[in-house]
Amino acid sequence: MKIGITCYPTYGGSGAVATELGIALADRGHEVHFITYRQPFRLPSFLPRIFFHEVDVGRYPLFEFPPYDLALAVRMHEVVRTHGLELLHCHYAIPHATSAWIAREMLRETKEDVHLITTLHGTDITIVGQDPSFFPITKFSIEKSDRITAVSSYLREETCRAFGCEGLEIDVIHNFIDPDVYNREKYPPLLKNQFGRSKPILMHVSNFRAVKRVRDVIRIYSEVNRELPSVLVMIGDGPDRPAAEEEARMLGLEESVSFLGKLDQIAPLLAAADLFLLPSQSESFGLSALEALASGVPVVGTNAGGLPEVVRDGETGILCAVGDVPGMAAASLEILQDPARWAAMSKLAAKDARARFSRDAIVTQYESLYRQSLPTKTK
Ligand code: GMT
Repeated sequence: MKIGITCYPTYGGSGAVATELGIALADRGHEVHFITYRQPFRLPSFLPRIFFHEVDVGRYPLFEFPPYDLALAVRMHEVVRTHGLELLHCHYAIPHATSAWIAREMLRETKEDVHLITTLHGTDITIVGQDPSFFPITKFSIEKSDRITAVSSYLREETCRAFGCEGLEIDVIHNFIDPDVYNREKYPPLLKNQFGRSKPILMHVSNFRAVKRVRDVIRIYSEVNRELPSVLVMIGDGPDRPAAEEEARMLGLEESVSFLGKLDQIAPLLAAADLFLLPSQSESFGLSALEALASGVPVVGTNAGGLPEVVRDGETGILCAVGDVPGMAAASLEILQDPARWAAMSKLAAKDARARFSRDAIVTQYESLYRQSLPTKTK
């Protein structure tokens, strides 16, 4: 198949999933064209059968807000025609699914066509899409897609609840990991040597947006560290990083909390971690939690959204209510202070992640969705 993929190229789960999917599809012999404004952060510079088409928005002085969605539609239209793409797979509804719909309308003017697949990832449904400025266009764009997928059952239900979308079929296709990459046994203990030595390493990875509650990460760690001397490694960057750094300073934790910034390859770092913290306000799936589990790292987090579909509460981690910092601190200590419990959780986490979310099985689900979509499209 010839497939176009549009995603946000920035540090985040939807871009990571879209890029890993494209790489896996190309590995299976498909031709994959990424169409976005920058090379996706997880895309290496060259891979066979993978092409990257940059969207140039232009910079006319009249535009305070350059119309990226229109430039994207034009680029999609052009790439579909030039390379004979059969489908466009948009990750994150806004504005990608809308741009894809415009591109398809333009193609229809010349009796051409393309199939539209939209994967809903999270805040495109739970936050941004429900903002009155975007609600009608989000609903419209979802309804105009030929096939829709959601990354968790929670997100499918939330989409139906918030947008109605009666009669629409939404397939749940979970996020996935490459079990060969997220493998604890595979990496030298570089991080342990630098930070942990004999102390446990707690870790958090995110884009540091408000929804991640990064201050809670620091507060949970502070309570843990008081009873069990340990270190906290914070990976990623975003608007709330200064708040997290300030919290660490206020609590006198500058020495034991390290902010490493955005890093592409986190598997070697996860392999040295003892516990992963994800106290999110909302999380449609929690790809970072899955990557931790696959690396044998138990997760302590919230029971928000789709996280309970990923973390088996009490077995591969412990989930508490949003904002329950004392609860999450107690849960962390419960796991870290009982070596036998930690070992059992770590082992089950890696096993369960492989059994339910391995790359090959999930990519096959996308491939068969594409195949089902192609011959029957009539919209
Ligand atoms: O929705 C976001 O805040 C960003 C989005 C992204 O692009 O990183 O994350 C969402 O998609 C991920 C991949 O499917 C999910 O694992 C995350 O849970 C989801 N984030 C939220 O729901 C907050």
